Amino acid sequence: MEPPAVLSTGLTNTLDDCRLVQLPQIADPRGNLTFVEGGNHVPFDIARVYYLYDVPGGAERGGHAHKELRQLLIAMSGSFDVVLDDGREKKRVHLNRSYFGLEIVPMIWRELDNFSSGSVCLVVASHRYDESDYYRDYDEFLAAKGL
Ligand code: T46
Repeated sequence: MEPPAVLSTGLTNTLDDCRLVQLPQIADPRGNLTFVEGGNHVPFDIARVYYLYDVPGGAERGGHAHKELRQLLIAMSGSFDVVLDDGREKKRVHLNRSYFGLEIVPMIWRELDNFSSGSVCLVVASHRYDESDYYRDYDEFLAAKGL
């Protein structure tokens, strides 16, 4: 009999599992075009797209982790920073190009800050919105990771 499949819970995900993805650029004198395909540029089917805009100076977003959700964050306009935290290490990533996305895997705490004026953060996500997928308490997040 086959052994039971090991479910990937993401509990052991680290910063090394998050990556910068260079997206295609179709250069054109009329303006450039970039696209994101589910299962190609991101390793999931795209279930949701949302965007952050009109972010006031000094504002911070995020401050949580997701249990299952995978996302790609793109600075569609302007720039911002994403601080990734796997419970052991932190890394600050500056996003300022509309043809680069930051893929964030489950069970990584993220905070967004340093938004430039007029910036827009586009997010493509693997699941629809579900509040029960969030860890919004940092200590609960650490405990879930066994840290
Ligand atoms: C992340 C950053 C970049 C919805 O109703 N539907 C949605 O799809 C989303 C994303 C949010 N909401 C509601 C839930 C809350 O009442 O909007 C409110 C703010 O949501 P949240 O705390 O998730 O917003 P951010 O900007 O702090 O975080 C979001 C993502 O959750 C997060 O994974 O990486 O954007």
